[in-house]
Amino acid sequence: MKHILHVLGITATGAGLLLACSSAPTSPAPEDSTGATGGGRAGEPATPTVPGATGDGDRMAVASAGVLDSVAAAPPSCAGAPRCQAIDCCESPVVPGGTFAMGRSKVGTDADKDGFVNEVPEHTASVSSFRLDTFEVTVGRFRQFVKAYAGPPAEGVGAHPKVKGTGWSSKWNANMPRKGESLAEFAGQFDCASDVVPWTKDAGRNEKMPMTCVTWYEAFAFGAWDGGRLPTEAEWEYAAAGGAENRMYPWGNAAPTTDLASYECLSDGDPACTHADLPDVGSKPAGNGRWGHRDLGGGAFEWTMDWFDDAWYGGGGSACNDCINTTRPDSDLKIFRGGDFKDGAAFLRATVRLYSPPVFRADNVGFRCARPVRTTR
Ligand SMILES: [Ca+2]
Ligand SMILES: [Ca+2]
Repeated sequence: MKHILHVLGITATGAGLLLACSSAPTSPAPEDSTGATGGGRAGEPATPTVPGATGDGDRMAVASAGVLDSVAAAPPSCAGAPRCQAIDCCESPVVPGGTFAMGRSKVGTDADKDGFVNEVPEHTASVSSFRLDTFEVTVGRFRQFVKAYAGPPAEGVGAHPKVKGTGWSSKWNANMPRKGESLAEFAGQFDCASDVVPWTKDAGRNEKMPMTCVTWYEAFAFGAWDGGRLPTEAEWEYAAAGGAENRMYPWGNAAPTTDLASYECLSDGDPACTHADLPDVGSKPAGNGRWGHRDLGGGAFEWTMDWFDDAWYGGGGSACNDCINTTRPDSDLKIFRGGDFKDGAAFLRATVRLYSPPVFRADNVGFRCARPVRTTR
C-alpha cells in the first residue's frame, strides 16, 4: 500500500520528521516497530442520552427516539447563512450514541496489515449521543471568528458535557492573542509557510475551503465561541467507522478513489500539490460517512480534543466510555484524524491517528465541531 506523508510539508515514509512551522516530529510507527501497552482512562462512564440508541440507528431513528433535532442557538460562524454544497455550512446532525470496536482489528472489517502500531489493540468503546458538524470549518466561518475575536475563551468553556476537566484552561491563554489584539496578525495570517494556504486576508474565492494552518488552541477556541467544541478522538472515530459497522473508511470498505475523497493531491489530476487539490468542503458526497458527514476521509486532517498517548488509546484492550485523554503527557501532542488532501490513501482509514504539538500549524490540518444534543424528554 502506498504510504505518503505530507503532514509536515515534506514527503516521507517513516518516522522522525521535522515540522515546518513548529516543534516535534510526529509520524506513526509501523505496527511491527514497537508494542502498544496498557494505559489509564480519564473519561467518566455515561449513559447514552438517546433512549434505546445503540449506535445502529440513523437520523430517522434518532428523531423517533425523541431527540430534538435542532441546535438551540445558531452558530455565530454561520451568520448570514452561508451554504456549503447547497447545505447549511453549520449543519450538525446527531450521531446516535452507542458502542463500537475502537481501533483497528487484526482480522475484522477494518483490518489492514500495513496499519500503524498506535491503532491497536481494537477495544470496546461507547460514546453518548452528540452532534458532529457535517463539514469541516471553512475559511469563511473562521473569518467570522477572527472578526469577532475578543480574547481567549473563558475558563471551562468548550468542554465535553459529560467529562470534567475538558474545557478551556486559562493556562492556555498565552497561546491566544489578548483581548484587543488581532487574531489574524497573531497567527501570521495563517500562512504557515506553505503554497497551499486557503486563508486570505480579505474574503475571496477560498471562503468555502477548509480552514487550515490553525493551532489546536485556535481550533478549540473557535469551537467554544461557535457554541460547540472539538470532538473527542472516540467520537471522531465512532463517526468515521460508522459505529458498530466498524468501517475501514468513513464511506465503507471500498478502496479510496477521487470520487470518495480528496487525497494525494489528485484532485486536479496532476501530482504537484496546488490550491486545485484542496477542494471546497463537502465536494466528495460519495464519500459521506454513515450519518452524512463529509470529508471525514480526506480534505483536511481534523484536530480532536485528546492528548496523544500511544499506550492510552488501546488501554490494553479495556473498554472506555465517553473517554478522552485529558492527561497532558510529556510528549505534549494532540491528535488529528482522517487523512488529508495531500497524503496517501492509507491515511484515509478510520483508525489512522496522527499527532503534533498543539502549537503546530500545517496547511493540511483543520478541524470540525461537535455540539451538544438536547433531548425533548
Ligand atoms: Ca475498529
Ligand atoms: Ca477531513
